Amino acid sequence: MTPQADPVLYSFRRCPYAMRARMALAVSGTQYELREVKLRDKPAAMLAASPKGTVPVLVLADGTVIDESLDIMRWALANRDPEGWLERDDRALVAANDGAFKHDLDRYKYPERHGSEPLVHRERGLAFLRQLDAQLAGGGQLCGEKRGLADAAIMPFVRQFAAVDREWFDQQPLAHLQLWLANHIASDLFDTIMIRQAPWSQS
Ligand SMILES: N[C@@H](CCC(=O)N[C@@H](CS)C(=O)NCC(=O)O)C(=O)O
Repeated sequence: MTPQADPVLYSFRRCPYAMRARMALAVSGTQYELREVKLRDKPAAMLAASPKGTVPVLVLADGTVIDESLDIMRWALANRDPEGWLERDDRALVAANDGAFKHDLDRYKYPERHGSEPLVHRERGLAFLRQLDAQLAGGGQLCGEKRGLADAAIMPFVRQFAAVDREWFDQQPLAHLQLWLANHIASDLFDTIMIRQAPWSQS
């Protein structure tokens, strides 16, 4: 029998959606071929698999395409979930992250792109951060004491929000959130998925 080829992940290192997918793939121990993509010059093979043109895209050995980050997380964890991440999901919170919070993050971070008033969006984003902080006060992670799907799905977006004005973020009374973010960023898992790789090109 010929061995099954590894799935291929089209990814962009700094994309928060791709980060959450890489975290779930890594924690589940899934072997995959990482293809770093230039967003301005997406490979034809990626667009052929998923014409909507967003990363991450996972292409399985049988040709199945999974092109939504949360679906990639759930696929990987359904195969193998050594830390029990699927038990620590919070669909409403993740939806709020991907919806209103992401909307405010973009308009806070890139006001010139959106013609937006950044501080209005920083304030709205702060309301979500307060909600996360209150939830983290319980056990240190979003669904209790151990990291899970909700933490990995949301953390990359909070990281981006915090980095827009680090001094401001550090001054907010969000001690649980600040500690949570610092620990996730310092984790071996995050280190592993943030390894730099040259962009992939079809040869
Ligand atoms: N709903 C998608 C969103 C993915 C997404 O928007 N990724 C961004 C990068 S962070 C992207 O590929 N944008 C297309 C582009 O910039 O051309 C998912 O969860 O996978």
